[in-house]
Amino acid sequence: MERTLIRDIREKDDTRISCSGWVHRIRKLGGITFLLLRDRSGILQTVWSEEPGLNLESVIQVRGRLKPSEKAPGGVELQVEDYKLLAAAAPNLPVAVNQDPTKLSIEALLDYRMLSLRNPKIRSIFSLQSEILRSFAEYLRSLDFTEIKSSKLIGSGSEGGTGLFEVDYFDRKVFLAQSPQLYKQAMVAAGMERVFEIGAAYRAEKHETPRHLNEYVSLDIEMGFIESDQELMDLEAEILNYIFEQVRRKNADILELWDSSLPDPEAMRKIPRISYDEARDIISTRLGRRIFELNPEGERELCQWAAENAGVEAVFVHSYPRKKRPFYTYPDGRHTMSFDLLFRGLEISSGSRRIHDHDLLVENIRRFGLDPEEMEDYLQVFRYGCPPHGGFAFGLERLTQKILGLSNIKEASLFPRDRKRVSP
Ligand code: AMO
Repeated sequence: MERTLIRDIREKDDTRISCSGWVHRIRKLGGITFLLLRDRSGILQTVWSEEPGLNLESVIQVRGRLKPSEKAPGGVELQVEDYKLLAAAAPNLPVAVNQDPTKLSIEALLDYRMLSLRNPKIRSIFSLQSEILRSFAEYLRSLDFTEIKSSKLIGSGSEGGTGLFEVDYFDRKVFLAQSPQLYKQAMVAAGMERVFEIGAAYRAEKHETPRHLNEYVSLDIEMGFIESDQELMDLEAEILNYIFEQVRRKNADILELWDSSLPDPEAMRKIPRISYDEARDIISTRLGRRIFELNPEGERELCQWAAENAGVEAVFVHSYPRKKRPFYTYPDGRHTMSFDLLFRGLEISSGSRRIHDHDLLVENIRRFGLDPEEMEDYLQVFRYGCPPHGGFAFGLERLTQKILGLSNIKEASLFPRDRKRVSP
């Protein structure tokens, strides 16, 4: 008999079906056993006249007849006629799979990741993440962007010389890529003009915060023939609008499960754009003391300001000072054509117009204390004609974290890497 997915059960009465999945919960009432069966699509109540003696999380196939039931999820239950044990689970799960995961500590969630990921609420984070990835790529393809995959092993830093993980590469040292920055620029100059990449990025940063990972997924965009970073902010707002629209449409159940909501349709078009200096003034006024850096407290304050003044919990901060941005950023006097997007109190993306003039780039590389000779391959991109261009990158986990209101970014990473954790 063919397998029926739980979400595809249409009939309520007397139809014989077969379902397969995991033993989610068992409850005994009088002589009857109620067993909740979980598959990728949902949960079905199954009713057993004889106790099957199964451990939670065992994998089974059951056959039986559907009966309407007011108390069962979906208003239907399966009266089991026979079953097959496909894989027995050991008793005594180290973490409960069938309970509210918000009651578990982040350590328990991560130490027993192979089991905590079975929890439907936790798994739903990654279903929603999958939708972010799909809609991001879909939207960019519709605008004639080409998807690229660049190497994650690099000879010199893509964001400057710090925060690099060293790797033994035969008889020499190389590094894990901090971003695909230099390669995405190279592909614009190679004539693709518009590229995007979804890939892992590595940061050997020692801090342990709810917003940092040592390995994250970067959603990168780069495009040629732009004149200012304003065009990039326009594109970024449209991308987010599309992602939010798709997530709202496809993952309404997940948003409800996490008690979260997305900004109104079109809200991304109303995001205020303020300069770095204006941002510092606004934060200083609101906090009643002069601030000199945009720290996490300031970022939260700024999003609050945007919510009150523009009705959207997001703000673009542009015109960062030169020393605060990487060597490839296009200068604009003492400032740069660069920007960050803060959303719900957190920087979720960063971008800029890039320097496309060879000599200016060499000068800026030196200004940052880096050696142009070590970047000879990269400099070829500009020596032989590169159009004006720019781009930006989102952190996938940060975006997921802010959509669902997760308190720690690690919850938005399948197998997070931090200073202490490289397993599972
Ligand atoms: P930046 O270094 O600001 O810019 O990174 C871009 C975005 O990536 C995410 N991110 C992180 N997420 C989790 N943990 C981290 N340690 C981490 N570091 C960065 C953030 C951040 O906004 N090449 C430029 C982008 C560009 O200009 O195109 C870059 O990498 O969401």
